[in-house]
Amino acid sequence: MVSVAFALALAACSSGGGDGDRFVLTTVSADISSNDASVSSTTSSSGVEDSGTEASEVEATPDPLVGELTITVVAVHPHDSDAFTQGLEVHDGRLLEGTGLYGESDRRLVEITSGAVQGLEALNSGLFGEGLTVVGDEVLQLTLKAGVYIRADAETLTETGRGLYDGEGWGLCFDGSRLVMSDGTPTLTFRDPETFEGTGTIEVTLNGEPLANLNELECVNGQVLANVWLTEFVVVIDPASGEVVATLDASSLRPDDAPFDNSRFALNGIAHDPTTGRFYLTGKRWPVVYEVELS
Ligand SMILES: [Ca+2]
Repeated sequence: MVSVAFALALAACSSGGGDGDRFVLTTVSADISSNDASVSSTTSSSGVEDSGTEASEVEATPDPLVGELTITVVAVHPHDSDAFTQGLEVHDGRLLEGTGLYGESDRRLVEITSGAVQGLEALNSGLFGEGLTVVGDEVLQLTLKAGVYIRADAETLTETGRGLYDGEGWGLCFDGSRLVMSDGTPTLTFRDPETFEGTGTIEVTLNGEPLANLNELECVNGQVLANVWLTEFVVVIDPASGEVVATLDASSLRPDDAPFDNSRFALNGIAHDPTTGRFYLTGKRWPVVYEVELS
């Protein structure tokens, strides 16, 4: 066990001078088990296409998320409480989920309303699954320490190839043209989805200070949402500047037996459905997935 003084209590307070919100971060102590200290992510190809099929109906671009966000729970769906969620994304009306831990990692397609697992491919026991996302008809899935990413068919989940990268893999999302990847540091790396080569990086800051432990990601309408590992907060990042422009306190969603400050039950998993604008939020081994609206 490793004792880590970390985590956050993020509060947004208005800086009255008209120059926007300032987010205040305080530390809280948390005990974590280092071996499953992983986290990760996924994402959805949000922001890419309009759902409408009629040319006459043009969807307005959603407003960016800013400030202190409010959650409205629309529905609560079952979730496999054995799933050590590392990545979550909406894919063709289902949830694509990646799970972690050695010997327990997989990628799966889940019916949203029932939580039924409708397809599953396990990783070999030497790989600790992390974030995943869909690009076209392919899933890309990270691993924590092996430096290996897996390509798989998005319908069958069957592996179609592998590649290598440097460093750890935590979260992954696709913004419609590039991959965004987290690695446990404050740095997000942009990658070419075809080659997986890095095309740039940005340091994420909260009030001008680097913000580490960025975990599962979701690319949404030009912004990047990130779970912050071992906290009950999701941050919204401007990927051009790296600045946190909004925060979401998800503490109201925490199951009684799933403390945020425990790596085994950490809040982790953000999926956006561009057809409804809603989000799905869950955590590692949580018994439920929340369908929510953010404002
Ligand atoms: Ca995601």
